[in-house]
Amino acid sequence: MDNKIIFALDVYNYDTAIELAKNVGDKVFAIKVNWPVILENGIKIVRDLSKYSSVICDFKLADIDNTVSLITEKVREHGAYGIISHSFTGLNSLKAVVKSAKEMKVFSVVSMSQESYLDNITEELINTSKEAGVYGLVAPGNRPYYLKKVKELSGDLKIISPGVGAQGGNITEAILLGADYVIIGRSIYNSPDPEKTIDNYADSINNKLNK
Ligand code: NUP
Repeated sequence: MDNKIIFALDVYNYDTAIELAKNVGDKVFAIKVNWPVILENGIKIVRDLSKYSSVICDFKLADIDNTVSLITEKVREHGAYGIISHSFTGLNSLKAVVKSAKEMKVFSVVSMSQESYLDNITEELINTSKEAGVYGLVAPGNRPYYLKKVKELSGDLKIISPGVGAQGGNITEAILLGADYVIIGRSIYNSPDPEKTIDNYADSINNKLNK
């Protein structure tokens, strides 16, 4: 079974971030960084983290085409594997992200792990994402109704799902409902032994899926 966990590294401190990446990098599919680590350390940390794992920048882009292109180019320049964009900004903006990303993977948010206005337009967001040519979708691992709906409409697109652990979602349920990868942050980096916690998550998937 290939690795199903994307580790959400939402910490501020450089040394803590690097230490965590060193310890768990080879146990996860990717490390996802969000504004907390970037605001404290700058985009250059993406290159440093990439020594230990592929890095996905969760910047949830939501702006006009020119601005999202400028941001995407900068992220690509620093060696990220992927970038997360919003899709509610429409086709032009999302197409601009995909174009600037080149070989970098683009994931677009079509439903969130908390209730949001996106719930009213999830199907349209999936259609826009497909038309723009994204690689994958972000859909909630803790809201089965929405994850199922996204899976039904997603076609060949990969699904990455936050909401497991601290937000109440269950890893095996999320995978059985269609998540290709689950995004997990706090319940790993706040645990006394992050490596062991990841191993336990991996075991629970293997036990359930091999039955
Ligand atoms: O809908 C979303 N929900 C969500 O939690 C979209 C996201 N990208 N995330 C991110 O996933 C969130 O910003 C955080 O980085 C991670 C979940 O972390 P945790 O709740 O497991 O700590």
